[in-house]
Amino acid sequence: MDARLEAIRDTVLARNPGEGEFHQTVTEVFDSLGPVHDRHPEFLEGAVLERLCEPERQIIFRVPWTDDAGGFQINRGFRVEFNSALGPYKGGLRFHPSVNLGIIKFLGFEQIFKNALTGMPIGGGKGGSDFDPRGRSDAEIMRFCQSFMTELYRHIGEYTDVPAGDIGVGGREIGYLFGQYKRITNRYESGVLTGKGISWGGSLVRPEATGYGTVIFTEEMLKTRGQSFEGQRVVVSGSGNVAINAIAKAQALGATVVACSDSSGYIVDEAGIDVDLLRQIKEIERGRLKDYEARRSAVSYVEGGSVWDIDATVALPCATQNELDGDAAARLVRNGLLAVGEGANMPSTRDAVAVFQQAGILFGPGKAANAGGVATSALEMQQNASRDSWSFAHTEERLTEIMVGIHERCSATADEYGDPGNYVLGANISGFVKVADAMLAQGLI
Ligand code: NDP
Ligand code: 2IT
Repeated sequence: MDARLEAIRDTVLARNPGEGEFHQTVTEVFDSLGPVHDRHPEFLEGAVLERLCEPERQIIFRVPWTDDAGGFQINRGFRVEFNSALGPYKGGLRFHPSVNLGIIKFLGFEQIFKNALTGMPIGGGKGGSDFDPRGRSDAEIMRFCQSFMTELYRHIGEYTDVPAGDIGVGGREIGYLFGQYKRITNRYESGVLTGKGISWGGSLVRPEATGYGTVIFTEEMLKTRGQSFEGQRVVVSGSGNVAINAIAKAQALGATVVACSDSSGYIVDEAGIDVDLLRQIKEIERGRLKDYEARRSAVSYVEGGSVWDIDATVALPCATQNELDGDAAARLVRNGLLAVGEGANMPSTRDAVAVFQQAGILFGPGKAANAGGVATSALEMQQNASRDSWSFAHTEERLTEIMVGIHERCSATADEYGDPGNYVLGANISGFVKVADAMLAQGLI
């Protein structure tokens, strides 16, 4: 790392002890930015990096609610409003027992650059709770969401901060959150949340957008080597919103997705995953992946273990951070891997990224490859602002244009900075320069 940046990075790490995931993303981004500071001394003079690493606002609050047995439950809620240089804070809410401030800050920091890359007018933020939705009834989820919004509502708004979904937060939760916001404020403010239902202000394609976008970005990478998804053998991790839609799109483009996972285990279906069955089990029944095995022939379910033990030519990690380590990466590379498209945020460890890059594997980092979700959220905001709703075909076309544009921008920036094909460098520099210019233009705030 450039020595000037390393000193700033060390201060950031020391000021934010114990936030491992935040340290990891700051280090990764700083690693890319040395050459930018040679060309743009004004960024150092303007303390852009020091400002960028300090969230504009961090909100931590108590979320009390009652479970179905009448017991009192207390969770912790977070919203980190990281950077508003390009627009209102924008980013998802994650409900998962592992959530803590360091995880929300890593996600919020990534979101700043991702949102800049989309070309849409959105700043970066993230939030969530250590609430565990697993095994909770609909009524419990609703009471939790209502309590969460009873605090959050005062901090958000269509021009201020616009949350959406992430792990553990999908259409159901956004519905309960929106209902409570409307009730407290007495305003039908569609643009305050994205990922809404289609009949009440949501956008077509938003549910599919992250997974579809990841595949579109990966297809663009494959094209640079004269390849496509046609005939590829694909392994996907996770079986949630991003994973399911990535599987659907990869198979629509002619690939065979042979495996996917949840946090308990993984399935191998050599004939190609039956997406309708997967949706039925995971989205409608809210069941476990294990249930898939009994309902389709020639499928094996492996309890525990790693889905990365299955050979693939294309790997799409779509579950969570640091789920693919250096050993898994090396094994995939030895067995014929061509490309990795990150549907999740920071799913590959630093070691894994190094292995992929040294082996010349096409590697699309999350902040570029999974930006289709938030980009389509911005399209939802556009539709809300104009009180319009677009067709599926039109919205998908916009998503495709955006993903192709992000690929081009990352690729052109990597070329410009002398490291062709390095999408990590391209994404970090391209996102950073846009935000840094806007921050300087807006003065010391
Ligand atoms: P979902 O909650 O719909 O699905 C998450 C999936 O990942 C589930 O299969 C879950 O398994 C698995 N998973 C979650 N945590 C872990 C863990 N600690 N270990 C192993 N498996 C785990 O979330 P999404 O699909 O929305 O999100 C997946 C990833 O994509 C996240 O990194 C998210 O930040 C990122 N992302 C999401 C976007 C969106 O629009 N939703 C946009 C851009 C990125 P189980 O059911 O067993 O918990
Ligand atoms: O990580 C992400 O980009 C998301 N969870 C989606 C955020 C959004 O505002 O749609």
